[in-house]
Amino acid sequence: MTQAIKRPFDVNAIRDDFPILNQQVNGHPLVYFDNAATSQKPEVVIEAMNRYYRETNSNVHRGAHALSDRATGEFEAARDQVRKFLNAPSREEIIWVRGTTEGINLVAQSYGRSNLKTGDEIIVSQLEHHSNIVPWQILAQQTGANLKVIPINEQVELDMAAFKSLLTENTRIVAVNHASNAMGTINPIKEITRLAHEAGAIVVVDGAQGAPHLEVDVQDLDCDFYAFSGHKVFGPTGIGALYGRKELLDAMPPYQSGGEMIERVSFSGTTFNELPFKFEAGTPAIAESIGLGAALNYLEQFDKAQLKAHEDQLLQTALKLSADVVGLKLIGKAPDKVSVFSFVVDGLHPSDMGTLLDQQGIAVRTGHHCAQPLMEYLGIPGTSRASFAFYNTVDEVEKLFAALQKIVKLFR
Ligand code: 7TS
Repeated sequence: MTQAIKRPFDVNAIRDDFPILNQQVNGHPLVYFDNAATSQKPEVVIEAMNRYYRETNSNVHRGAHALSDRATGEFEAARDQVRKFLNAPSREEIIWVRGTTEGINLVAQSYGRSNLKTGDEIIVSQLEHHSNIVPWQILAQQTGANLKVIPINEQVELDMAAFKSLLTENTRIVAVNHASNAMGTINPIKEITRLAHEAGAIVVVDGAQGAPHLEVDVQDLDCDFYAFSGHKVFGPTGIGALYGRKELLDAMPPYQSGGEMIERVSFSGTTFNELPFKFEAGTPAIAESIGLGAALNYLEQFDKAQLKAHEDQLLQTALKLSADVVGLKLIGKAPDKVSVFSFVVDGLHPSDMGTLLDQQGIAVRTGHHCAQPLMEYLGIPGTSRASFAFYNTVDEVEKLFAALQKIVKLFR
């Protein structure tokens, strides 16, 4: 297959695509390092959504008129973009959801409730976001299944030997993230799916942090479900997608019910629409799906490996400069990470650190990052987290560390 020619990586040209980046915050040029929480949107995404509302707005799949046909076409073309982005075998396997959280809840409540029984086992890891813990806890309570947890090592990587010993003939579901939001650790999903499948379990991947940074190929990963959020891949909020293996989706009951997911309703019984519509009750997030399609189309111009190499350079710069900050401790030392720099500084609470950095125009996230079991395990209340995107620059990372040096001196 011939590769399309990719846009050369030029961080300054890329920054011009993101209008929000060009502003002052608290008297300083904005340095946006909260990309793991939500990333910024290129003009083409904003414009695609505006154009939809200006020119096309109409409900999908139902109107016998031109606008509705056009809206349906754009909406379904966005689904094709997602299929391509994940390299899923077919478009029927792409379900629109509000985001990663809803995708995981859909699997837990539809697949989980219809397949699990008392004594079955669900495995998650110590490294999960609450969105990949609580839906499984609730499912365990509903079905009588047991929840088991893969421990981590000192570098904050999954303990794969322990994972192997947790797998039993009762394991039904293994749910892990592709990359950790709190620490950046990239997890060995291919190895996890191989071992889980050998044990007869399915694998659900929380792709919230994998999709923005890593090549995602659900066929290569061989996972059974993969969920991600549009707003973390430079698209809008309120939209995301769930990939599911067709034979599993086919056998699963609907998650929610109502318009769109119905084939025929009568009071003697109702039949459901075919995939993927069986899982899409009610009017979907049409403008948002189109916005996400535009974001994935934008990303496609680039060689993802080049974006990752730039982000790695930002992380390496941070690691190097952090060695000179007195009292700074990096949390999470996995060699294989997405561009997340999580740290604590002696004598300074993370929330104070967040405020002090914000005063200098630098946006980071502080706290437990919705990973309280991980923080509890590490014995810390939280961290400060700078998470980089490909539009960030080495100069911005240097600004962060100049600010940190000032703050540390102030408190010494
Ligand atoms: N899983 C992971 C690994 C995440 O990082 C997040 C969001 C979610 C699930 C939930 O995604 P949602 O789009 O459904 O909300 N992570 C973060 C974060 O790190 N800071 O704010 C949100």
